[in-house]
Amino acid sequence: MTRGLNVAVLGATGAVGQQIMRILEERAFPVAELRPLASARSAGQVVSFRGKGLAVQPVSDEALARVDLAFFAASGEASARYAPVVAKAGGVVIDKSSHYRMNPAVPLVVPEVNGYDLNFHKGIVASPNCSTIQMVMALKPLSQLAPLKRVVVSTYQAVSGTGRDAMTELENQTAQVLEEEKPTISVYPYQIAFNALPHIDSFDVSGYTGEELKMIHETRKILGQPGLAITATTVRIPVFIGHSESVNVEFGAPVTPEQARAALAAFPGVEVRDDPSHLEYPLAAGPGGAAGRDEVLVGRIRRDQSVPYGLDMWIVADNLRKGAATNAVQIAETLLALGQWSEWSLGRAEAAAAAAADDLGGAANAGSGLTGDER
Ligand code: 2RA
Repeated sequence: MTRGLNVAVLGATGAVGQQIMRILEERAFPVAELRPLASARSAGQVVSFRGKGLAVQPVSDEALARVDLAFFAASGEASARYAPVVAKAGGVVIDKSSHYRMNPAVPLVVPEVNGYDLNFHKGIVASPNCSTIQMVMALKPLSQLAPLKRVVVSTYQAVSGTGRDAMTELENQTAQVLEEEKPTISVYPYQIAFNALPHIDSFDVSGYTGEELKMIHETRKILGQPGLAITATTVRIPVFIGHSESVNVEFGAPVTPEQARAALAAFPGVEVRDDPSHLEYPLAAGPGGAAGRDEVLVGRIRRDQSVPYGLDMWIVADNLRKGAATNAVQIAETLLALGQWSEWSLGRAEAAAAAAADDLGGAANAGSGLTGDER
């Protein structure tokens, strides 16, 4: 039994890094020491964890020494450079960048969907793209009803997926447009306020964007269906938090909307919001909206009348929580439950000494009248 891990968060000043720290707190993840790391540019800033201010250190090999678990929420280049440092020293990296996602030696995991893939990691685990995570959360239970034949997805993605600067840009542009001023454009190629940009990540020679290709390839890997027919169009819209997706699924056998609702409702982490007669359907913002929640919301489930066996649906999730930080922390929780740190982290010399002392203390306290809560 481990008492607490030395945890690093790389990208600690970013939107996802900050959210990871909040979720570690919320879920009472056993952190012994938290080390916030960032690029030299952001180093020196102070972040809060469990009520204390912690100075962000510049990332380096030394800063990652003796880390049991590292969450990487920075660039792909940073992951390529530093993830092997942690893995070689016996720690585990949970990587939010896209760098390792399609590496066959690296599991790409949404715990509810393919947590079993964590049995085969070699010190680096990738967490998928936010728009992929929420879609596979719905596709998995549906795939257990009938084989998936083809998936067509169109996304409506929030600006927080780009980061803090994009959120500020949307805020500023909205005010500027309302004041009839010329909007200042810096993060996106065009004005995002009051607009929809069919462009997320860079364009590939195929005409798809990087975001669309991520959705296609990551979905196939996570579901273990390399031949799945799937296409995607990804669009940025002026919403702060919460990605929405229109998903059309064609099956190899009949699936009724009722069967789909029951399977989705029974799947951990999914909530069905589907009662159009009472105007109930998933939303990103507002009371009951996905923003600030961990559940993936699914609704507008209906038969696609253009094919023999098809369904249409609307899927919404908080892109910073289940789409990023929550999924990463759930991966860590699953590794912990699988016994990842039970032996070797306590095998470190100083931890072994502390454990021995703790064990003695535990035995001595056995009849001390402490309540269960205090223990
Ligand atoms: C986005 N999917 O929303 C990206 C973030 N990883 O831009």
